[in-house]
Amino acid sequence: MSEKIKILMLGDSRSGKTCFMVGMYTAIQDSSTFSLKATDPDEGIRLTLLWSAIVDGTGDERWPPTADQNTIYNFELCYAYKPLIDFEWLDYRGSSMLDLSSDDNVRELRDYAAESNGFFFCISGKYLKDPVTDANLQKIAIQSKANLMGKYLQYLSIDRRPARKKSFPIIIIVTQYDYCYRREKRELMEDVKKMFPPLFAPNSGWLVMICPITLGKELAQDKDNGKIEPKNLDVPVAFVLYCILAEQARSQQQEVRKIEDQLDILESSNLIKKWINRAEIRALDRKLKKADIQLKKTIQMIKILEQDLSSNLSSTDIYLSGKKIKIDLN
Ligand SMILES: Nc1nc2c(ncn2[C@@H]2O[C@H](COP(=O)(O)OP(=O)(O)OP(=O)(O)O)[C@@H](O)[C@H]2O)c(=O)[nH]1
Ligand SMILES: [Mg+2]
Repeated sequence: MSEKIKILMLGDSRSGKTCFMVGMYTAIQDSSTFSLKATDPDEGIRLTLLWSAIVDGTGDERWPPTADQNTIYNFELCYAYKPLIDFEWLDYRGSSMLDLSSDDNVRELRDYAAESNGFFFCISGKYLKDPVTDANLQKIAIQSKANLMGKYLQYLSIDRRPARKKSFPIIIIVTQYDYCYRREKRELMEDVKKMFPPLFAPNSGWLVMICPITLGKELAQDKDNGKIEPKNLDVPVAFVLYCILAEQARSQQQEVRKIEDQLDILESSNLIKKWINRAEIRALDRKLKKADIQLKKTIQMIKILEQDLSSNLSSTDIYLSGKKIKIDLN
């Protein structure tokens, strides 16, 4: 893969970002064909230890410490233990979203936002226990920092922004969804939409998935001893990688077509011209083969991700420019 995929995860302090990432690392590991590998083995061990503490621990010992700095994690998504896609992920120190813009942390975050291929916005379910109304919307948007997160999209570099036939994936992750078990899912999804109106504006081009996740349904009642039964932890990463690869496949397909057209023109000329251009024809032939191999590889990765996603999309909603859509997985 030519360029490393970058994912930026934003969310208030204590919204569950680190727990989600640690859980996802093991959740994907546990599924039958996929696994995640931390590029740095020590990092992998640290994540596994953090997860063991969450599963086996009790009380305060159980949970990872709050972040005192931004951390970039490097992962490889593997299929049958073979590396497929490299990606990195910025776990952002939630509390620094309110830092002054001159702060180094904020500058780092903006630079990362500019180069990102997908955003995760984490909103804790504890803010969505009750319906969002005109009267409480502002308060909830401020408390959950939803009002600040969307702003980072304006730093996205121009070539990454959505355009005609090009989308940019954003996953709004409702973390700690166990707080909302009593709520009707449809109503909850509508409430989440109210918190990010620009992402659902017509013709905006944003591709948005709303995905509820939890580490366990007992945790809302009992954080210290509640059972760990993770739900949906692998969906956000599978979806964002699927979208990025689908985009790559589209541009690789265009490249293949472009080379084919150039070859067609040269090969349909008369014999003398063909002879004169023989070196160029050979070079284009080689370029076409290379582009074709790359496209086939991308399509193969997409198919693998489809298998993982197809059984999990039912608990999520996906919107393009504010319209609910179904992703065609076949
Ligand atoms: N009810 C419930 N609580 C959770 C869940 N996941 C995490 N928590 C709790 O939320 C706390 C904060 O989670 P973290 O993952 O550390 O939060 P964070 O967003 O990384 O916070 P910062 O590092 O401060 O930005 C944990 O210590 C747990 O007590 C969940 O699925 N349900
Ligand atoms: Mg954290």
